[in-house]
Amino acid sequence: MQATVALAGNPNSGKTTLFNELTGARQHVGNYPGVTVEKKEGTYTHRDFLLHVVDLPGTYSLTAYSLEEVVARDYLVNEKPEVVINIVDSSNLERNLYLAVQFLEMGIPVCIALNMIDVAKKRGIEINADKLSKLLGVPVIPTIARTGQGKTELMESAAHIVQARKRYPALKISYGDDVDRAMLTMEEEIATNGFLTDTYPVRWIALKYMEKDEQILNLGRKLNPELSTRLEAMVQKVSNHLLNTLDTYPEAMIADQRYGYINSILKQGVIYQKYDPNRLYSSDKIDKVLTNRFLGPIIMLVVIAGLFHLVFTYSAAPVGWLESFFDWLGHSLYTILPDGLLRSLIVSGIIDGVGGVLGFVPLIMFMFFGIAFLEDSGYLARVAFMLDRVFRIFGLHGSSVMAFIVSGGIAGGCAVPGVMATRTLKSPRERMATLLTVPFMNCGAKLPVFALLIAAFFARYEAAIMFGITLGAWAGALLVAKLLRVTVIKGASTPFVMELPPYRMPTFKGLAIHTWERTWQYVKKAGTVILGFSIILWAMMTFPVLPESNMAEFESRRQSLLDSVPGSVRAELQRAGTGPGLSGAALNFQKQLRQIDYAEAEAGLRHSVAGRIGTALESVSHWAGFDWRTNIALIGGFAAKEVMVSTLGTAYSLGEVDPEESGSLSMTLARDPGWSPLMALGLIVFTMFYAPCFVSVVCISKESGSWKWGAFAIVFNTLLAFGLAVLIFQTGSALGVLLS
Ligand code: BGO
Repeated sequence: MQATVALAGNPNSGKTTLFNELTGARQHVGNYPGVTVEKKEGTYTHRDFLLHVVDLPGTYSLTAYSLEEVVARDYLVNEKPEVVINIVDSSNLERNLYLAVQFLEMGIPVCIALNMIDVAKKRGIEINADKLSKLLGVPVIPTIARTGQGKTELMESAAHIVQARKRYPALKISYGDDVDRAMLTMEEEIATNGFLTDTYPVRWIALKYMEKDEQILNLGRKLNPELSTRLEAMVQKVSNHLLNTLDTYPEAMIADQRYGYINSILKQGVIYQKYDPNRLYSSDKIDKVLTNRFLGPIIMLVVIAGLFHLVFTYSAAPVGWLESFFDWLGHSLYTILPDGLLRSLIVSGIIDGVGGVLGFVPLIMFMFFGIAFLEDSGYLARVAFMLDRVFRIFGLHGSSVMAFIVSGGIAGGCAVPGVMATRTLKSPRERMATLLTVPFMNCGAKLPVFALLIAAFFARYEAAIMFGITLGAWAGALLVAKLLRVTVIKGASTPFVMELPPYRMPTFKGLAIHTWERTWQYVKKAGTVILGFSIILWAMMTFPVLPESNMAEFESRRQSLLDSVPGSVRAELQRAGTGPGLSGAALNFQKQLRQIDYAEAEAGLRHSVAGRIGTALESVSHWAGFDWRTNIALIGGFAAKEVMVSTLGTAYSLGEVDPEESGSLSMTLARDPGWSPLMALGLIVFTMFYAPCFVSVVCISKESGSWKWGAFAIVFNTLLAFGLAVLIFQTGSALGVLLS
């Protein structure tokens, strides 16, 4: 016999531990269809019973507030597993039973694993499992997932539910007189119209309308707009009434009544707790210091600064090794391969593009390791908790802060892991607002661009400008988040209770797994998306190649230069090559030859697709003071922001410029009559805010589930950045400041 068992429970209830204990190595990890939520499956054999075990995402409830909740709920509704094992943390029983009650409300066959009874015992909590089982009407089996205790009884119980094919009537809780009465009317309407009833139980649909569950509302509006409007009007009526009479909302009322139901069960001799007011669990003691109103924020700053210090210190060497490796690879291939397009594609297109991104892998790995430590230890939840109040003003959530920091909120960082870090945000609107604003942070790739422009135009105010850039990025991100939250992603904040899990000492194995999983995703991207885009950009900057006639012109200039060189200099060059100790005349010759090469490169660039786009854009970009060369650099910056430096180098006839050694380029820019401090300031601001690099765009699209948001980030950010740059340039020009 075969059956499907779904494991469900709050995060940290021991679900993964139990899943591993049950399935051992017989696991398969994938994703739920269409979303980035991980799906683990495995098998467990109980006597002649083959149980297919599916691990549902950890959730606190079955509303549609978070992606995990929607995924879990959809799975239960669509796949209809024969039984759900609900793992509850016995040391936090009241909170955990909230989910159990919702399963019962859906009429799903449930078997409860009363997990972590060892922890509960240590805390002086005793639970009468038999009594709880009787009151809830479902099996309740005490377990210790860590040791496997209770596992067999639990599965026996689950198998029994399947074999008995018992029907579970949906649990009916009273949600208070007003809500109850309205629900009865709504249920009648729903039943007579057969509204969504082939998928969900009647009362549950009414309940979801009462809770203003967006997923069900949207479904209902599509299926039967007229009835849906009627149901919504009924809910609105109760809502107004509750607000007037009890100063509350249906959703809050329903939650209160569910907790009330749980409380009443627990008070019937189910739970007994030795009460000792002087005893605080160690987590509470630590919290007294770490989340203290005054000490907490200071400790937080020290911890974050410490994390960055360690990450940057320890990753510097491996980043250097990888960069040297890719440099070496590029140079070797350059010498081995014959001159031509293939060499250019492999060296400039592929190695430079992909290598530039892979070079960051050690940094990213260290960063993920540090963040996994903060997360697993339980401290990250405290950081989010402390910042929640400030962030809520801007329509964000306390948990958004880590995504901002990872993206470069302090200095350096990368929007790609930042975008991924938004996964920890449970509330969809806040998550979307965070997702779209993390690219405003100053990632490591923008720093060489700022360094170049500051060195060229603001060398005396370096520290102040860098500080201003950092503050500006935060201010921009928070204000734009607020703007988005009152326009395109408007809607009330999700009433999301932030759980403060107990502090734990992370295990190295756990940290290593977390770090590896996240790093691997990054590496995979470099191997696929980045490779493709690098090739496209290379092609845009290479094709169409200069016509034969133009090339011949440069060739003839080279030839006539060669012809003009005195025989003695030619002999000297043949002898010494490019080595040191060349005479002034020989050096001068080499310089002139390089200038011809650069002029040819510049002409080629201007002739290319990218060059033509840059030139065409001048008609608009001149409002911000940007010429065609700056425009190409900005197009290149879409691949990766540091590409701006090398592109400016090529465009300003300097050939390949290493972002790290941009001294000479900054002097060229400072001397160029087309540039001014004002324009540089506008360019700095433009670089801060314009379209995220394409990898970030890909990540934003994937994480938001739609390419539309990726496109939005490109268009909105670029318009915003351009508006700011024009404002700076035009105001400055009108006032006559920073012009030289
Ligand atoms: C760590 N008893 C005890 N004492 N602990 C348990 C039990 C139990 O019955 N069941 C699970 N745990 P997950 P979700 C950890 O990870 O399965 C522990 O989110 C640690 N981690 O071992 O991950 C379990 O899948 C560092 O503990 O939960 C795990 O539901 C130090 O509860 C934690 C000590 O279990 C959560 C423990 C970095």
